[in-house]
Amino acid sequence: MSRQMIVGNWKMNGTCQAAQALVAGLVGRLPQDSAEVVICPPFTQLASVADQLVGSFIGLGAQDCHQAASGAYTGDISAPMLADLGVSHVILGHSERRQGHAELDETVREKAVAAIHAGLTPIICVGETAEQRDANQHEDVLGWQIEGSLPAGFSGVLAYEPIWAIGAGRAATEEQIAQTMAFLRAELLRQFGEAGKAVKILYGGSVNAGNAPSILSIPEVAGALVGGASLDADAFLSIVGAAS
Ligand code: G2H
Repeated sequence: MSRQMIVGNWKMNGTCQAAQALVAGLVGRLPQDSAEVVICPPFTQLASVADQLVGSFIGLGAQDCHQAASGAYTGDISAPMLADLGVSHVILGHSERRQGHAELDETVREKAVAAIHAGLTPIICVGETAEQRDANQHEDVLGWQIEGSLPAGFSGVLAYEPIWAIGAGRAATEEQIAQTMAFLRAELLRQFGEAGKAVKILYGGSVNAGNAPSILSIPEVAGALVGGASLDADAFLSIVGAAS
């Protein structure tokens, strides 16, 4: 099995100075054989963090990109602009963007195509609401999100983030994660055939240093997308240390 992947999603937090301090607490403390690590600061911190990461084992990701390469899109950032800064990954379709910016599956898919075209690896997020899980609709919802959000032949990273577990301080149970991971893999194979085998599936939603060892040992979990706990260097390094 390939190395697990730990992605830090810093969301809308920090200044450039705070980012420098956080990265300083990570760089040099990762063993060469650690899990694959990617940190995703806000756009404003990407350039300075990119400079700081030169020569380290830590990859750099962004939290979104526009679907067009350039043009009259005030306030947006394109995938080629991210690649130009040394960014290698981009989170797409996070529920905070689907809900807060009315992003549809189709938009997420267009963004993924643009990211791949620019040489970036998309990390596409899917996840159900509490109401959908309670109504036992989560598999339908996840299947539709995969069908609508992932481009044909997708071989990037899929992050399963149940919306009800995000920032909640309580992750999904191991049983829920294991069952949903198995469903997602089966759905990828059903929709994409052999290509579906190449997709890494991460879990995200209240991952912390305490629950990371059990979550990361669940079969099919190829890593974690970490929000709040990625803002603390020691907590994030503990999560990385729990990965194989
Ligand atoms: C889910 C996750 C990172 P947190 O959004 O994407 O955040 O770990 O704070 O729940």
